[in-house]
Amino acid sequence: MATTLIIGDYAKSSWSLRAWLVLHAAGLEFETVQVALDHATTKADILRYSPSGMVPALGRDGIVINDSLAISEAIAEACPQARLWPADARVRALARAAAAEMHAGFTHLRTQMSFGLDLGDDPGALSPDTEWEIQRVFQIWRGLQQAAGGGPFLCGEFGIVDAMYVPVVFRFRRYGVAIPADLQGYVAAILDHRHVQQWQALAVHSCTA
Ligand SMILES: N[C@@H](CCC(=O)N[C@@H](CS)C(=O)NCC(=O)O)C(=O)O
Repeated sequence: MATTLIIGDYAKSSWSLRAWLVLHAAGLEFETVQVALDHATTKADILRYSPSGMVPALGRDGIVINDSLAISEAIAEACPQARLWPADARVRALARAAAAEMHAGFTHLRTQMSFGLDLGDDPGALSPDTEWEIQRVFQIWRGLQQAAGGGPFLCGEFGIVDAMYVPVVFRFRRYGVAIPADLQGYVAAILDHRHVQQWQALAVHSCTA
C-alpha cells in the first residue's frame, strides 16, 4: 500500500514537519512529494494533491487526509504498536489536549516568532500575549512530564504530542528564548532526536542543491 506525504519546504513548513515526524515515529515507509511554498503557483501546485490547498496531506488507502492532526490520528490508529499516544488514559487525554492547543492556538507566538531552522534572529520586543504563550508552553511541557512521570520526551517515548511541539523548540532556538533549567533536558532530547536532525539535514541539502 503506497503511502505518500505531501509537504512544503523543509525550512518553512512547520505543519509538514509535524506530520513527517509522526510517520517516521510510526516506522512507516513513505514517499514524499514536495511543493515549494511562497510561489505564485503554490496554491495550484498543492491543489493537485491536497483538496484543502494546504500541506501536509497524506495519500493512503485510496484517500487523501489533509491536516497534520488528522494525519497523526490516522497513523496512530493504523499503527497501534508505535504507541504514538500514551498508554495511560489520563495522560493520553492531557497529551491530546496539549496537541490540540498547539494545533488551534498560540497565534501570537506563531506570528511573532515565525518558524525557521536558523539561529540568532531578533523577534523584536515580545508582546505580552507572546510572552504569556511562551510561559504557557513551558507549563504544558511541565504538566505532561509530571503526569507521565518520566522522559526523555513529554510522555516518555517520542509521540504525537512531541511532534506537535518540535517547531516550537525551533522557534525558541531561532529567537534565543531562555529555556528554564528543568526543561532543558527535554529541548536537548528533541534537538538530538534522529528524525529531527534528519529533517534539518534535508533542509540544508535542499537549500544548497
Ligand atoms: N491546520 C493545518 C495547517 C496547514 C498549513 O497552514 N500549511 C501551510 C504550510 S506550513 C500551507 O499549506 N500553506 C499554503 C500556502 O502557503 O499557500 C495543518 O495542521 O495541517
